[in-house]
Amino acid sequence: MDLKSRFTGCLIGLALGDALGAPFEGSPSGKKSLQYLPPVLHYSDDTEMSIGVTESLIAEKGFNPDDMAERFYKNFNIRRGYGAGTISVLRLIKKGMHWSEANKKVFPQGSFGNGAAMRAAPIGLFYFNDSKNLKEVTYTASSITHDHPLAKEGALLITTAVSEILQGRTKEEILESLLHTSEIKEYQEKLKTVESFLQKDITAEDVISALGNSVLALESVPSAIYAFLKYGEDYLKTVEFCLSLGGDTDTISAMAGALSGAYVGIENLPEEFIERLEDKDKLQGLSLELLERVINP
Ligand code: R7I
Ligand code: MG
Repeated sequence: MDLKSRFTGCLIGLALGDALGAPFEGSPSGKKSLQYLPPVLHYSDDTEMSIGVTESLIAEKGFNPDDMAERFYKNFNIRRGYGAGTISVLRLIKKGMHWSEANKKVFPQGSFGNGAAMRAAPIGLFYFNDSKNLKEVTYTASSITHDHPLAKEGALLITTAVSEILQGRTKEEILESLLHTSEIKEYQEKLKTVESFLQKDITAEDVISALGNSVLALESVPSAIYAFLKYGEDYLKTVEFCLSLGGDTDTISAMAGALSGAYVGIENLPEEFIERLEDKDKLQGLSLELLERVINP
């Protein structure tokens, strides 16, 4: 599969997962119907911040945390449903405080919400062939708003998965690589649970109680990874499973949707929903510009 298809599939897959999940955020577990969604599918903070990440990598021809931080607050639209901590951190940065200080003002050890992991996929795209920079850039880009090791590690699992997918790895190889990525015990244990779940018949309830469905990175990234590894070759099935978890549906399906989208490519995403996705042309354009920067640095 060509890189164009994977880059576009990843970013559109993220935004569509976010937009399909947003109406069900905070819902209880159980199957959701996609029949009665509004004509235009609006995305939330997950996609707005991923746009900031992508625009910054393009404009700066690589990673510049100060530029990325500035884009985060310039793009910021309160109606997109940002986490409370992130809203405060972005306001402090806008007022002139450096991000490396602002990121510890709300939670003294930095936030361990999933707000860094939800926007990390474009970093995985940009550095897919550059494992030396992938980790460091993922950590620092996360730190801008989420300085806690659990938030940064969640983001690293997403960028690692994206880079593995872009290199054409199988799902088995991707899981193997993820099992070796994290040095944090809590993530290692959850990924081992993911591995064992893939061998059995597992319900949404099992996933919720063992892996989680909350706004915390540790309680959402492993669930998104499970959804991708279980259903990833079918984008809509992946997203529908994430929605069935309830809780932080938009972010879990944004993360799993980015992975599935990169895995199957844009041609295999559901056209009837993409047509209704807000800013689909802008997102497609950004993914192609990002690829251009990777090919012609
Ligand atoms: O992580 P964040 O940007 O939120 C992302 C989620 C996604 O679902 C978005 O779509 C949006 O809906 O929200 O926002 P943060 O405020 O940094 O973290 C989310 C929440 O996690 C916080 O509001 C806290 O409730 C909790 N949290 C913490 N609680 C105690 N101590 C995060 N870090 C801490 C902490 O250090
Ligand atoms: Mg959201």
